[in-house]
Amino acid sequence: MKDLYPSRQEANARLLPRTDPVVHGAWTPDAPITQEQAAQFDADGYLVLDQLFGPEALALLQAEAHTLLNTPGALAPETIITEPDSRDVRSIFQVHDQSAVMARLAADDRLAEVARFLLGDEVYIHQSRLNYKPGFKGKEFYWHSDFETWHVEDGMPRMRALSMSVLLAPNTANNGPLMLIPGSHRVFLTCVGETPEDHYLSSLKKQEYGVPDEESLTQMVREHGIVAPTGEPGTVVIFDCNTMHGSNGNITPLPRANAFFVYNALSNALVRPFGAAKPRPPFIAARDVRPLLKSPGLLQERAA
Ligand code: 6CS
Ligand code: FE
Repeated sequence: MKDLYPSRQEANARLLPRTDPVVHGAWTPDAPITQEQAAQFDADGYLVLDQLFGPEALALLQAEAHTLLNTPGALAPETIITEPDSRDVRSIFQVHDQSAVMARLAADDRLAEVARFLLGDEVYIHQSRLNYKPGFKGKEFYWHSDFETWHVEDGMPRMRALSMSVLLAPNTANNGPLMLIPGSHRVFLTCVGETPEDHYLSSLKKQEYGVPDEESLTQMVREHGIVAPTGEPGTVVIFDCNTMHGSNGNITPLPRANAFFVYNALSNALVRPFGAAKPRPPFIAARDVRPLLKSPGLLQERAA
């Protein structure tokens, strides 16, 4: 398969054109978001759905995030990632396969229908994780394009995927909120350097390869600025697979917990990695591609 987005192959970074649409679906009045929201996502590469989930669903999610964090013995050990210099949990991966509540959240129409519309296809979960960013010790996530990693290390062919971050705690200006460069999704910034063997063992703690160069980042920020969507728990931040993003550390006492789901179009299922010797393990990059089935909303689980 032709590599439309070659990265980590040259000594200098390059800006390549994005050859994929951003919004793959054609908007109609039945779409799950407004035409203005679809246009904003297309132009900026992100969209904020304010307090999509109410207090009852939120209580369920926050309780589940607490349970998962406090019963590590019930989780697959490789899915628990600690902070680089402490035993504090940084992330728990593959939560949609390890928690019925998180599986329901991922399939909830308020998220999955938006993903189906924006990606113009049936979808499946490429990756999910709970990021805890604990108070005082939550370290930064350096700038990166998720797609650059998913293309080079996982074999994701095209830009037809997106992330949804469900805020489980107040994301304020102070506790290390997600920062995005609006409009950066429209170009593919190649990275220099190669991909170390089993890179994920270090990159999920602190990513040092597949990170953009400072000169290109400076130019991007000069052109587009930086936004840091804040919000109350229950708010959802949706961002395109290629939107440049990162987050600062959290030295406040306030944890910044989010649940992340990466929706990939069924037609964009992973192939052989474009720049790594072997694929990353399934807990980070799903390969058993099963379309996400419509399922009753998060709360209906309690009724069941
Ligand atoms: O490598 C990955 O797939 C993960 N790393 C980051 C920093 N964002 C995307 C994804 O969760
Ligand atoms: Fe990321």
